Amino acid sequence: MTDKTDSLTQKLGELQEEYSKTKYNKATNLHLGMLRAKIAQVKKDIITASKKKHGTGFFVKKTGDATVALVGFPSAGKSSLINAIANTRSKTAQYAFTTTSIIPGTMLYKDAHIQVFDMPGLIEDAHLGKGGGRMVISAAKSADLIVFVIEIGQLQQFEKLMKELNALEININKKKPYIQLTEQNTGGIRIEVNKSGLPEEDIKEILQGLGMHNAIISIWGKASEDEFISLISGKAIYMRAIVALNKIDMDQEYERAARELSRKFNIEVIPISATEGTNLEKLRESIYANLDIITVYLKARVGNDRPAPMILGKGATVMDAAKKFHTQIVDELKCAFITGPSARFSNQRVGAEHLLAEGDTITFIKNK
Ligand SMILES: Nc1nc2c(ncn2[C@@H]2O[C@H](COP(=O)(O)OP(=O)(O)OP(=O)(O)O)[C@@H](O)[C@H]2O)c(=O)[nH]1
Ligand SMILES: [Mg+2]
Repeated sequence: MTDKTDSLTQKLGELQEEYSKTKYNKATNLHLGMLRAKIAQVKKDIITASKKKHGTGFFVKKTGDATVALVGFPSAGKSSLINAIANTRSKTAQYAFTTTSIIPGTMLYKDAHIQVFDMPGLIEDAHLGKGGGRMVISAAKSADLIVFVIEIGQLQQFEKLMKELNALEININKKKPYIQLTEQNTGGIRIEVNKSGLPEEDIKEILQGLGMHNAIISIWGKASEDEFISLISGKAIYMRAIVALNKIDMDQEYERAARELSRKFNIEVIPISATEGTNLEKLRESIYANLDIITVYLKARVGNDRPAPMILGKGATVMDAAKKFHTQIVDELKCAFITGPSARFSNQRVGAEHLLAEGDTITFIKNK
């Protein structure tokens, strides 16, 4: 029996060859659009087939207040980094592929328990399943933040990693374009709003290529052709990421390299040395800041107990804190007293809709 992934990969090659050989003109325009949609579909089929072949992959239980995945090429220093910032020991070595499964650890920052995943190294064509790459990436997808570990002197690795993630429809530090699509029975394709930057003709061709002939569509945001296809098929994923530029002890020019990377890819870059312990506090701070969480403290109305920390999402209100504290309090909550950054003065009395901020201390007041 022939391997399904192999036959699909062959089909992909044929389609891509046909695409590159077809000259663009008015007459071939529609055909090219169809080919693009077909190419996107075969890419998806390859991914589905390799998923079946390799099973569901790593399963790691998520714990704590948020999850961070360390992603990088072999030997970039991911394991050395997790050992330095979290309470775990992951094996490190000079040779590549030292880590072969996902090693979880916990990083305590302020009062937040942040779960960190050390991952096996990724290589080129990881998205097609090479080196177990698809499984690693699918585990990384479940994280709240990706920390790319890039070694100084290997800056080109970053672009390669982005390619691998893009091939799996993962968009990094990008705002998700909002799309409204309503399929109709008749009337053809009508484009009401188009802020995508794609020509209307291309949008129509892609929709037709995906079998949609009657629809009303509005797109409120920039999108490339591939991104548009993956959004329409509901597969696009949007993730936040930062870069830990590692091994800066080996290169005095690291600041220039960090600036270059940051500017070129519009991403926050923190130069570190995992083994020397340089800048690790800065990295921890940046991880916390990029997780969109806040720490608040709950203080009982009476007694002198130390206020208990609680982790919430940015934008959380007094009511959100009450819900997380105890479902019972929700019906009984009358107001709260707040001291801290969101309060205008100490013990300010606020309602359930009051927006909380990092470092607030809250005392719930119940209806008697
Ligand atoms: N000089 C220097 N060496 C480092 C640094 N961080 C890691 N290394 C070395 O780089 C090698 C690889 O480190 P690991 O932490 O095992 O790399 P990894 O990314 O986990 O590698 P895989 O598990 O194979 O993907 C080891 O010899 C480390 O001692 C650093 O900041 N400076
Ligand atoms: Mg490792």
